[in-house]
Amino acid sequence: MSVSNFSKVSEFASELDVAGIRQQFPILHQTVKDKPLIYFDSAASSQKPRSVIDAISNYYLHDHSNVHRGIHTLSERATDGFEQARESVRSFINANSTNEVIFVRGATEAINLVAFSYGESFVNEGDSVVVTEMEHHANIVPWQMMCERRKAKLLVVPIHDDGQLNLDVYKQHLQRSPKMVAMTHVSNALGTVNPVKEMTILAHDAGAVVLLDGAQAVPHCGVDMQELDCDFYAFSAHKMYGPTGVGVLYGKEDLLDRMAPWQSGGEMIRKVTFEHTEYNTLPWKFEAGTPDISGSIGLDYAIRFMQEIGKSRIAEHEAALLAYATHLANERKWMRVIGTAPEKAGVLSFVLDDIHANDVGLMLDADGIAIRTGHHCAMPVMQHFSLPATARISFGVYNTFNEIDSVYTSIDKIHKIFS
Ligand code: C6P
Repeated sequence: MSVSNFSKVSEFASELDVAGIRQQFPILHQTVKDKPLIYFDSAASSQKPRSVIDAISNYYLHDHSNVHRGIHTLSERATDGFEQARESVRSFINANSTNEVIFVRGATEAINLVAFSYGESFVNEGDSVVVTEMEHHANIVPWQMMCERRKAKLLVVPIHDDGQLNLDVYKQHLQRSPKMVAMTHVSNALGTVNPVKEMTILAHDAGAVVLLDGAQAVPHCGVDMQELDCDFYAFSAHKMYGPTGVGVLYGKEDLLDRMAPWQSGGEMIRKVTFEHTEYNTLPWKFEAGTPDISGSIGLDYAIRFMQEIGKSRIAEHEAALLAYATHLANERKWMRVIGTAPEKAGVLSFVLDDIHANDVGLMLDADGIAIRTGHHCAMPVMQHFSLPATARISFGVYNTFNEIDSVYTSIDKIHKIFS
């Protein structure tokens, strides 16, 4: 959604029953430092609706046992809940089959799984892997380590100063026929929404496999694996109203089938002798050990929460919040927005003249306002802008326009004190 559509989207967003949505989030109804809590840190981790909290607690109150192991009733219930969650994810992201939905600890683990397993199986000396300058460390370091192990080369697509990718350099890198392109769908530090569908087509034409880091996309916009046609897609439940400790790796079945397991133990095997082990079929081949059963069930309920509101209505509401917050930032000459791409989602990063971002964060906390400050685990982005840190406001479906007014009242106060 482009920022210039501000008045149009804000009219639409007013139709969303944000007050009703907020009622579903018990944590939001508290004071911090004697002020009503304003939570603008959903990109780090979103808050959880009552339905998710209840689903996890009901599971432990009534249904808990281990999955795929017992023939008793509780084990069957736990297995049903866990596999139902997988089907929920499949339908939410429009994957072809539940075999393509691997439960992992989060986006970080999903990317590590691919970097290790795909890397060991398919990347050789002299090959290259493309990442971008705007990646979260979780989508840099696993590839760096894999390139070191496999003696491959890491190629980086730089960003322009508005936070868009330099697609000319991207195309040049593709001429080297890289084995893998790993890039973020939405930047956590800049908010840029990358043209990943078009970039995936180009990568495939060049013979590369594509991994998209969807950690900051799934909470804000609907994602469709058939439409994106990427080979792998990674995301975390805790940024999309679900619990911590669980996430998803989507992978195309034929690729996952050809990849070696990366962790081993129970659950990922079919038959073990001391001479030889036969691996389990997908998706369990990549799920060694007891999984996060309650977390997966919590994710199922987070998906139901998002579906009840509607993915497009969530996106429209957040686009309106972002447009409004950007409009107010642009009115302040002493405030600089970092990341001004035309297509953005979820976050507004900024710096104030002569004030360290951490001071901004501390002073906002004194007003009960939670934002994140620092490098946002995206140090190359900070290096690009020669900044030690930015302050970042990030949005969830429960945020309001009044909260944005309050944050700017506080920001104005901070500016006054420091100037
Ligand atoms: N970004 C932020 O405040 P995990 O920690 O595995 O759930 O997600 C890692 C991750 C991967 N990719 C992107 C684009 C991300 O934004 C994140 C997490 C948080 O921006 C915490 S550093």
